[in-house]
Amino acid sequence: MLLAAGETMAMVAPREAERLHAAQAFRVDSGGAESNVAGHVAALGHPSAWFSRLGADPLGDRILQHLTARGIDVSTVIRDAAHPTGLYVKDPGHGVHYYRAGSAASFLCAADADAVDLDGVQVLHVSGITAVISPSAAEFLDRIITRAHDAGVLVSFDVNHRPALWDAETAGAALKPVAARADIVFVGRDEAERLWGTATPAEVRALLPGVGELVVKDGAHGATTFAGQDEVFVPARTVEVVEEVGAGDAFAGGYLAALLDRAPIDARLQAGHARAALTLTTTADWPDDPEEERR
Ligand code: KDG
Repeated sequence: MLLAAGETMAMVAPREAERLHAAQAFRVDSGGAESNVAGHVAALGHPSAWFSRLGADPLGDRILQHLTARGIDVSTVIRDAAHPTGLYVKDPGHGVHYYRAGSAASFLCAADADAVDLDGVQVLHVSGITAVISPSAAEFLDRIITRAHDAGVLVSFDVNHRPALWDAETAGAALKPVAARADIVFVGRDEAERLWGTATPAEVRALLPGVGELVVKDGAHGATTFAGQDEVFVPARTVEVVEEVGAGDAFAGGYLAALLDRAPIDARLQAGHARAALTLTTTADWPDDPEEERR
């Protein structure tokens, strides 16, 4: 079983890949890097759960409905009547706008991590977004990683630098030690270059030598896993990209589902690319075609 923890917001996106100021039709979906991963893992047949805080508001209800429909166990999510569910709005091809300061999830704290039930959890998936949304959420991240280690649960960490939330220098300094504590790390090659000045996957490896399974993604080119002395590269699939947000989560979800299946590393990378390809062809963070989702 996989447990993912971190903020999920209501996500508003134009239905077609058009500019936000001009679009006429929108979708209101759920967007959260960690719950996206949980959803992909569930779609690929593994039990998965998501933990965070949501406002006790209709957008929070909507998110719970969406995530439940994706097969994710949301039974431990804390509803906060005093703070709203966060919101983000996509401007396809031009980034995202966040309305998340003071959101319910920014009140995640170390005590929440102490209360999380890790019984039966094989993989804990967290991301660098939690390190920046508030100081108490950063403490939550630190504590839940410690608890997972103590319980023998594998820690999966997606670096997920969000430039709209913090600059590369601050993020780089804060996220490297968190990554170094994880068992599995996902990072983009360009992201690592921005944060740490590394030009190649091998340089990223040199920076994080102790990570058991380091996955460096290089967009349309492919992805490389470093595990012990092994280095495995698998090229990405060729797809017509509509919008990229969410593809990294899909990749991590596919990869982790294959890891839970005990598939070898090249098959984990293949599964990551296959899931990412589905998400790249929609403006949402989630594949459009439910038939496709099952493949
Ligand atoms: O990876 C997709 C996420 O970026 C999106 O769902 C929203 O979690 C999100 C964030 O904080 O950017």
